[in-house]
Amino acid sequence: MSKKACALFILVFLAVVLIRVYSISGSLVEDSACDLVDIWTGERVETCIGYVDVLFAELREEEGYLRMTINLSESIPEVVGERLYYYLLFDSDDDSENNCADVPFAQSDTMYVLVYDGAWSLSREEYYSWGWDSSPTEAYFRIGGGGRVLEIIIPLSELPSYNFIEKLPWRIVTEAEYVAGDLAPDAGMALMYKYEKTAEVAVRVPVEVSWISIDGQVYASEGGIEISLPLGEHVISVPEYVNVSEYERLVFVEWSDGVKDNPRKIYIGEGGVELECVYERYLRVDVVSS
Ligand SMILES: [Ca+2]
Ligand SMILES: [Ca+2]
Repeated sequence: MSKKACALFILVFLAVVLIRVYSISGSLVEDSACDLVDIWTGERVETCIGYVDVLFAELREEEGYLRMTINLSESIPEVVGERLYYYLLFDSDDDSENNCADVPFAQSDTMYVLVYDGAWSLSREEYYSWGWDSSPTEAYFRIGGGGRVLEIIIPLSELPSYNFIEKLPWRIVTEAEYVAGDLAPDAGMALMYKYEKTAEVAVRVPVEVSWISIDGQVYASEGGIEISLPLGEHVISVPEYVNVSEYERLVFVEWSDGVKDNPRKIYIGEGGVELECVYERYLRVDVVSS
């Protein structure tokens, strides 16, 4: 493969990877280490049991599934004396009317419970006016990362209101029975927005510059481009130089905000971004000696 073909292949590959990453929604909660509580009273406990101490939890939508990943501060031992509970709570219809009102399951109407009681099991419960009741589930779980990472994978078909809501409230509650547990987030519910927020991005370049690359995807340019991108960090690049003619060359100098890197990183917030690319024009001077 020629160098050019190889570079093009890498650009297309990166574009596909990035489009895939950005087209899927997700929600992340970081939680302090050793912040355990009595989950039934909310009172702080001094005991630190690493295998119920959540450090990081992420809910992510994948094709037809929700994937919950929970990182604990210590591995779950092979044999544990007490029963362990890892609850994933949802307000599945984003409607508070039908939610449980009691701590620690307040603000939820559906839960998946991973229990260790000598063996592991996963069950699903729904909240009714008379209380929690179990219902069948096709969800499954994995314990990886040497016992520090729990994954719960839930078919979206088990959340019938999912297609009609804009955001899904969720929370993790853990407990080593009668000893201590953790809440993530510490208060209230985390929100997973189903649609990524985007903002307008305008990049201006001299008309002679024919392309602009964003996150590896190459866009044809006629004086610039305007596109809509997901909020967050992106990488933009433009040609280092453009030969306008045999005698004239444009050479990249900097971006309008003073950044001289090319490629450069840029953070896109809700207000969007406008950027101009500054090039310098060089003329070839032929010195003819007589
Ligand atoms: Ca924690
Ligand atoms: Ca609800």
